[in-house]
Amino acid sequence: MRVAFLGLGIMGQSMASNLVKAGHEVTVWNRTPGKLVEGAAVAPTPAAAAQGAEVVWLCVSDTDAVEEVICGKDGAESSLSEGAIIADSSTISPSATLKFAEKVAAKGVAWVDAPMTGSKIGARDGTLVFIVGGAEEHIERLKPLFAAMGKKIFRMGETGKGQATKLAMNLQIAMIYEGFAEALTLATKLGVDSQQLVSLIEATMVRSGVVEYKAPFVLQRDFTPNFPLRLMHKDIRLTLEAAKEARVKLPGLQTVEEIYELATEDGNKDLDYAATLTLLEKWAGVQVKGKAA
Ligand code: NA7
Repeated sequence: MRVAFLGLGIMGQSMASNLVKAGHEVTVWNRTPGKLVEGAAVAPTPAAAAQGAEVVWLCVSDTDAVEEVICGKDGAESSLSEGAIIADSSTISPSATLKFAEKVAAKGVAWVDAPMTGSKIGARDGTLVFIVGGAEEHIERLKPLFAAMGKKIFRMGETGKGQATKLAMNLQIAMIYEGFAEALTLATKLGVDSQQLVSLIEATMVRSGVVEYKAPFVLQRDFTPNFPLRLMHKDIRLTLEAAKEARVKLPGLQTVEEIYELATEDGNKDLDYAATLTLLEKWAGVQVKGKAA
């Protein structure tokens, strides 16, 4: 398929590369020039990338970035023609998604929201899990592209439901990790070995995919970003906004948001969100150590 891929960040670059490897005709664009994908053409603007594309796939930071890339000056919208599909893998506001979808629908362009989970490693290995909202027929047309970048698609309903579900998923990731980080901090302060605690977690119902994924990094104090703190913080804020719009109270997440705020003030925003642990450690006057640390 002819695909324009917009946004070559941590996730987008690998995703676009997997599309090329699967034999698709890919044109890429990135706001900051210089990022390349082997085998893909490079366009100077989103509009130029989208010219003649059957699908425009987006993976940019946030709601404002999506608006700019689609509806802004030289945005993709201006060169899309009837029948094209915009697939958005950025994590953004569900209500803004509906607004954007309505806008491009006037030109006969469909919107599929396709945020994903699987982080940097999933993007590299083509094993992402896509959480999708949109019409069945459009998702069906995107299947070869989904297959090139991921291992599973969950259709959650019409346009916007992918983003809504993604927020509900990241809410849990942030809170499960926070529970793990608080447990590690307390246990360390009380003299319990962290590695032993992790082994116990893994053998009991306390285990979780989040802990399984994060524990090896945390025990080696490796906070290089698989999923940067600033992006998890953005998702927490989006979730709180969506909750407010829906008149839902999320008191636990509200507290976690304050921790992200303080961790950002501490200069940790470009580290992995696992680095929120360092704030708890600072307050407790301890440092969590694994065997290898
Ligand atoms: P990164 O690595 O921070 O990459 C973000 C990308 O978004 C990068 O290509 C940025 O371009 C681009 N960006 C950011 N703001 C804009 C604006 N205003 N206009 C155009 N392009 C922009 O994020 P990830 O790849 O890890 O994640 C991307 C999304 O997937 C995000 O929503 C996550 O929550 C999930 P730059 O290179 O800075 O010029």
